[in-house]
Amino acid sequence: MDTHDHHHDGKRVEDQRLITGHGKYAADWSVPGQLYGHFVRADHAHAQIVSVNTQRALAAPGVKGVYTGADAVAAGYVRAAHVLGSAGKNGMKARALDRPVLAHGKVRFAGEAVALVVADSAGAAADAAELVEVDYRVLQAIVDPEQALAPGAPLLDEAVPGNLVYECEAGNEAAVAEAIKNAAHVTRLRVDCTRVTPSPMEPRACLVTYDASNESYRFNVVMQGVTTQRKMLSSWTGVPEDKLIYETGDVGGGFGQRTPAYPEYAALMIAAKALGKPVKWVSSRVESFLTDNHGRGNIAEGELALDKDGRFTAFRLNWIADMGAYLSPGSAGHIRNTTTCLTGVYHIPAAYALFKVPLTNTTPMGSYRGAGRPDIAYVVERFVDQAALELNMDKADLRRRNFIPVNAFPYKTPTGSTYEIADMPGVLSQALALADWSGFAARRAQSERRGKLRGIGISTVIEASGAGNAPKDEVELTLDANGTVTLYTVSKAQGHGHETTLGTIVARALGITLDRVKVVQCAPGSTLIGGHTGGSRTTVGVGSVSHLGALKLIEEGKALAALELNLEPSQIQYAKGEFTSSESKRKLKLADIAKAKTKTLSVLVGGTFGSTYPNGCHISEVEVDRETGATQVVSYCGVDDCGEVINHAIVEGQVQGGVVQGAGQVFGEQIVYDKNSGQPLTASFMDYPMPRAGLVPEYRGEERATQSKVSPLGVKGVGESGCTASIPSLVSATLDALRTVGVTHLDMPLTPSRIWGAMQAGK
Ligand code: MCN
Repeated sequence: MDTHDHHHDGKRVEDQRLITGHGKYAADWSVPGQLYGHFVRADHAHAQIVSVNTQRALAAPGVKGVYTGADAVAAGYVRAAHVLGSAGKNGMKARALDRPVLAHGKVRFAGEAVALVVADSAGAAADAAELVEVDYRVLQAIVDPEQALAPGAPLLDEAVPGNLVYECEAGNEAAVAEAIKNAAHVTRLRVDCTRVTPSPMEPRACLVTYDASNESYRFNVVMQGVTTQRKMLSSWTGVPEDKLIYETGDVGGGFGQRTPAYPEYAALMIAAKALGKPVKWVSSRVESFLTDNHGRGNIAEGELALDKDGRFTAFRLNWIADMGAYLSPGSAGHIRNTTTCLTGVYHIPAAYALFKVPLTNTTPMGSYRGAGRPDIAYVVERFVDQAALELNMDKADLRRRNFIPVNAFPYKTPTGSTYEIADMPGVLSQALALADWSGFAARRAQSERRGKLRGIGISTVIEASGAGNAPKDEVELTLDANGTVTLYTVSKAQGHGHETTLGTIVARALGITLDRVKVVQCAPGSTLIGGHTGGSRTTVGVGSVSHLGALKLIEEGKALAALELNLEPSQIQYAKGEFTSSESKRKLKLADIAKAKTKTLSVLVGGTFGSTYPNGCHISEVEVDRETGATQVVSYCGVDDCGEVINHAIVEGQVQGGVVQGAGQVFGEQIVYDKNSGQPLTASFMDYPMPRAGLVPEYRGEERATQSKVSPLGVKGVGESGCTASIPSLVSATLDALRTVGVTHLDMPLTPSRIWGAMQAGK
């Protein structure tokens, strides 16, 4: 492409600002006269609130107000949005509980907000919070999702029998039963996809300013795009969306966790309105662990049936998706995205899954990088590995034998998705070569000599990207008199480099340099339609519409140039920022067009693009120390198909970041609750190990694009691919090493103690 801006490929325009400390994050917003909020949080996982006494706190120095569940109920801020909208098994509707934004009557997880203390300094608010007296009648807590579903389990709510808030199914149960009956081999497995917490670097923060003159609220808050959060907050509070104005700067990581409206934001609204003063709250890291939505937390058990030639004939799963104490708005992904890719990259004629969604006395569950995609990929890939082990087949061969053939696309899955295009045999071959798959035996022997068990792991995965809940994506493009093009979006980067990639898309379409394009995300009061940044949808959705917007800008420009030159628009050509015509000697630059218009030229464009399916193969090698069970990733490579790539360095960074995030879950991260009290035992980085840069040394990635027709740019998403592929690949590698000492299955996290224990048992 001759207009391709090579100079900027790789360099992110936002980095100078971000790495020199000039980013403006949620906690950096302040306004004169603001007050500070501090939340009193439940110190029991399950308890009746007998009384809340705020008298002493109210009398404390600097305190301006104390708000409780009674205030939340009085405001009517009680019904959180959730998106488990479709009918479940036998027409079951999700049983949504009321969730007053400050707990009322009962607390259902440790850390739930019970009261909000507002004072003239953060310290005064924190001190006074100690004086709020809450009298609890402690109830038996239930934190294990399987136990929550067992008969006689303590109930979180009388309105939810058996703690079962939702149940749904997908696929054809009878066809699966029939195929399993006739199978030559059936692999049975139970796989645990552990509960983890996304842990973005920037903790939550929110400053709310109430404007009594028009009854509107202004938010400086951490978010992943304005539309989703605004809509959720509106449905929670009943305040119309156009009265909720968002203004934010940079976001220090989101990973799904920063998408929804949280109850704290609505509680701050109550205080800001009552006191007539802006109120600011900045979360501590402990509050993050306790109250930011967790991710994953799925248990799958089932069967994979094969015929005598090693071809998959059926797949059945019983899936338990722990939702925590309340159905949070991000909860649907755990079922929707799982169903979408239930059969992975394989042609499996019959498939069926039954999803049970229990409530437990734990932090509510939400979307975490992949939101069900890594979970189902991990489960499917564990089954395939296990089948290969049981049938003594090469893991790569078994996969190749069962891939959906390239000529079968678009491919309709047994659960009703239509995969657009993938070339799994090609992706696999490229990855096997990159990883030197056939040279593994020699490397294993070498490790053996150093006293290490070495294993090789593989994953071949697919996931949906694009689509989303919004009916379409809209952007606005303006052209001003100095020739600068500004792109307005309602999506929001959290570190993705959208200023670079969306800017590049516009710059390429216009044939101008990137420095002439400005990207403005979530301008205050924006009424553009669109989704938030999530589901790896921004490039497919917002990117595609930005491209169309630039083309429309050219068309409008041609019309204006024609007027200026006294010609017909059809007589005008456009290239590289200039309008020309064979009928005229005059050349008009973009800036001239804006000047001719005497005001800014602006176009609004919308488009709907649907889902497209990134896919890939990741091959890793892991060494296990025989004496200690300690693991080391010694090789990691991946081949990914995300369609056309806008920025190669950003795509590599996205995959690499996802890979390491997946590795964190594989080797250490896990949220653990005390089974009896329901108290979280992992509420700080002292007991919750974040992955370090050295966990996955030297990631080697290659691209292999198949063209998506869903988007005019031919792009597929990539933001979640690394997570989806790395979890199954790294578990596969570790179990391959452990297989040599008699261990056939182990659930995450694959910590040294767990591995050592399994090795002892395997002996
Ligand atoms: N890209 C590209 N060419 C493609 C596809 C993507 O150049 N063919 C670029 C994009 O333009 C964008 C980045 O790669 O700069 C990711 O694009 P995309 O796959 O469209 O995903 P989104 O931008 O919608 O990001 C969402 C995705 C999700 S769902 C999570 S969770 C996640 C992730 O991205 N959270 C992140 N990556 C993250 N990266 C950072 N730094 N921080 C997070 O919180």
